[in-house]
Amino acid sequence: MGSWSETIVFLLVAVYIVTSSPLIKEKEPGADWPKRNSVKQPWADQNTTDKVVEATPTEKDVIDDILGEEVPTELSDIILKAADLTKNDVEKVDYTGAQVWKVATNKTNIRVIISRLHRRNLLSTWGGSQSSIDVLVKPNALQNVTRVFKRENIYFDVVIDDLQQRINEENPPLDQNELELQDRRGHRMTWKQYHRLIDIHGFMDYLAKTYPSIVSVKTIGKSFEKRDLKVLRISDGKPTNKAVFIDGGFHAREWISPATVTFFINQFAENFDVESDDVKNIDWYFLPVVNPDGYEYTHNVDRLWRKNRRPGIPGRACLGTDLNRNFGYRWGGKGASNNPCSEIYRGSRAFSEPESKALSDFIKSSGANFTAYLTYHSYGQYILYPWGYDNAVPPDYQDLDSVGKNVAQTIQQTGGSEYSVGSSSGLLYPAAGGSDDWAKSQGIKYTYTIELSDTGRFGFVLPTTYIEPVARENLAGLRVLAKQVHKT
Ligand code: 0X9
Ligand code: ZN
Repeated sequence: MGSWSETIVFLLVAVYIVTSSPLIKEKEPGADWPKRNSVKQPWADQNTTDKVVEATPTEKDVIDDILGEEVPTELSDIILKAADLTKNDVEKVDYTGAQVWKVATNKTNIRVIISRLHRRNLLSTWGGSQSSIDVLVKPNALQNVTRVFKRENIYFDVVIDDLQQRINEENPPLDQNELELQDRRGHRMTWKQYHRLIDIHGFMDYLAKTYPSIVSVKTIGKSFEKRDLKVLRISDGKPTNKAVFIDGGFHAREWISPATVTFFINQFAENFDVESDDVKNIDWYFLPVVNPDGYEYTHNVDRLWRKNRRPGIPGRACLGTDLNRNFGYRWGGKGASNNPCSEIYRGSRAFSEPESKALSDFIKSSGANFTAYLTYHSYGQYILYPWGYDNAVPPDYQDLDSVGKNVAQTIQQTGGSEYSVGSSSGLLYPAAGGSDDWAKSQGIKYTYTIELSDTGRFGFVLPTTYIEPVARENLAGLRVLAKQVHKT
């Protein structure tokens, strides 16, 4: 072989090795613990091969369409430049100068205008209520979106004026005391920081090893990028026990969710002997990170990623399926998109994704007597019951409503946060393919989606000081649910 072809073969092999190695080397928990504090700080150097590519509008009439009239070429050029967010580099997504606005939706056409701006990639939607919607406005689009809103007399408040700054401040390193404690504990999980997947999984394995008579861990499947989907069970093994399934981390960027679910796990596992009978008479199943690939991606590359990381159509730039649109009850209905570039992409068919498939297969086949299914999301402070697919409620919705209201009341009495209770479609918006609807369709009576804090001040980027208060008040709410399950 000539030296050129040898060099090319060598380069191809080297590129293959580099690009096929996982972003994070995960070790078997318990064996050789990696150096402490694996929480990657937002400002840490990134080394990743992922690309961030967004669709780019190219036509002047796109802008005319948004503004509903012919606009001068000069202005449309500015807007097109703002929308040209294509990034071929491998850096962490930078939100410097991006803002989050709370937009009043008191007029009928506002949601239409927002969705047009969204389609043109000038903003994206975060959360909202019946009276307002939170939008992320990209820095180069600020002027033009302001112009559109002013022209249309749309009222808005700037809630976050530099999103990257909030991201940088969200998850600071642990102090020296905490680091020392971490070293002594046998696991690295705390509720003072948002932890990487390896810490969460290490914590689960630690509990199984430490309390083998009540705690066990099972890998129920693998994510698309081959990360474990780990379920932790807490049970005293009584055959009469009812069962409750709790998950978190469906949506990658909703970091408060895995933090809260692991807080519950810690409380029940570490204090099982002194727990209430309600808690002890239930078999608890926890899957704290349904979407581990997305979760790691939010730590490594894009803090605001929502979906999983499975490629859509081969060769196309957009990837990721919204796992909460991929479940098989009324799949593909309202509020779910067939466009792989959409944040609410439903996937190619029901249960097309390994994560949703593994979760549903486990619930169907575990043999546990599931009486409640709780799925923790953020944000907005809502306790939502089915149906989500459309404006309808199940026959026993009054039971769901009254238990939900008791949970909300206890949360408020414990920590002060106000949660609104109602059906998903009625209180938020219709969205088909959610795990809650599917769980209800399987006959699990007390099925809820709980949207944790806050109501929009920080949104997804909730500072770590909120973890303990949010988790604590929700633990009190969970106890109310446990009492109900026990009675049922
Ligand atoms: O849209 C969702 O998937 C959930 N909200 S979030 O902001 N966390 O994304 C709400 C899901 C409610 N349930 C159904 N629509 N089935
Ligand atoms: Zn969510």
